[in-house]
Amino acid sequence: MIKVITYGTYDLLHYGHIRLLERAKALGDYLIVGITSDDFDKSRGKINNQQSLMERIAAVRETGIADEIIVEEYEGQKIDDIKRYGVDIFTVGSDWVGKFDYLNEYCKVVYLERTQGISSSEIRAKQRTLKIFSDNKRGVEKKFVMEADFVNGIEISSDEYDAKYIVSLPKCHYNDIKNELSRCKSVICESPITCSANQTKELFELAKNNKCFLFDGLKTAYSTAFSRMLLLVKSGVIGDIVSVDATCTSMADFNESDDIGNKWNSICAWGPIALLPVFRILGTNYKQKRITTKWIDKKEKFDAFTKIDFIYDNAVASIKVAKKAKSEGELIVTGTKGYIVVPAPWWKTDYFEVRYENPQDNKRYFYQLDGEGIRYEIAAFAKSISAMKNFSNVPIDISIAISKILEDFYNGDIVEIG
Ligand code: C2G
Repeated sequence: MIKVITYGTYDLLHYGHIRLLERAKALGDYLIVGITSDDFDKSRGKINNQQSLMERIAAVRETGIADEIIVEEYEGQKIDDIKRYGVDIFTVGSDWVGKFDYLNEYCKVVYLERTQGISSSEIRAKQRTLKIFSDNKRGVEKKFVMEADFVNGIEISSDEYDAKYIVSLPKCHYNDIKNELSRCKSVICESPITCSANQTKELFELAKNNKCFLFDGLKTAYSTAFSRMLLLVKSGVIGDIVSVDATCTSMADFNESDDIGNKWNSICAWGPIALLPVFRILGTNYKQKRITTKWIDKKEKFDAFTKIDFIYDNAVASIKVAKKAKSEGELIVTGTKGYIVVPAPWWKTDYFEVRYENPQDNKRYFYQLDGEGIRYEIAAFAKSISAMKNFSNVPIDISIAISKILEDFYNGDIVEIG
């Protein structure tokens, strides 16, 4: 029996894929098809899959061509599979000519002519193009516009649009977001959504009632390393969590004479990001909190440095944020069996360590992160709108809890230093 193996993403299965599978099967008697996992695709830059791994597997299975379906999850797996399954022939489309010649050491390599005129990305692009408004004036917007280029079916527009990217000052967010949601335009807004828990709650209700989406723009929530770290914490690898400590600082590029009222202060610029791991790991039902702030300009409520301490039933947490102070931008999760270190800049990291008393037990994790996570956030936003299903990685209760912290900060529920 001649065993053939081929691999692919097989997103939005089309006749180009099917022709490949048919010709692959014809090369032998038994065809194994390796479907790439979502993580593996993300790590190799394919972030636009519309279908989940299970949907892609089901579609290939329904063709009845594959005798066996496996999942491709890591670089180099092909060699393992060829040995494990006793494969005689590896085949793939001619768009990969030369890329897999190294497999000749293990089996015969055959490149089959790619079917012209059809591809998953063309199908995606033909689906409704999502026009996102951005007037691309500020630095952070330039990054957003650049990152949007990596997402199929997205067009940045400065006139008519379907959805809006909002990066105005936090004090303007409520009206800016409400204005869009009221016209059934979805919004992705740089966090915080607003500086009031009730206003944020109201806006998510409005989005739901108007059948559109409100995304809390926290790019860290879309980093694979951050998501995997959360899963490890939840799975108990470091025992019960007793403390979460997050630090985010940057030296702001302005001086006191600037119009400070038109700048994002420390608590708004960094608070939402620093609060994300605290609320994702320990929840939003803290028993006590204390906000300690050092002002640059008290009248404008511009903080140079803010520390927030939380007390929960069985744990504590702290965040330190600053735009006019420097510290080590790391995230430490302390557990009863060990701890997790996400090194600086943890909010855009692709790497973390799980550490124990015996260093020999330590484990290190790496997950490719392209573009700080913004392209994955935009892809989730676009997918939500096209599928009319929410793919946001930021739970609404966390957005509301972040707004509550800001509300207390602006209401003066703080301890001042200096
Ligand atoms: N294909 C084809 N004709 C097309 C489109 C795709 O012959 N018009 C072939 C590709 O060459 C590939 C298979 O169909 O052999 C699946 O294509 P994709 O789903 O785009 O996945 P791709 O990432 O190209 O798969 O590591 C190998 C890769 O995973 C190959």
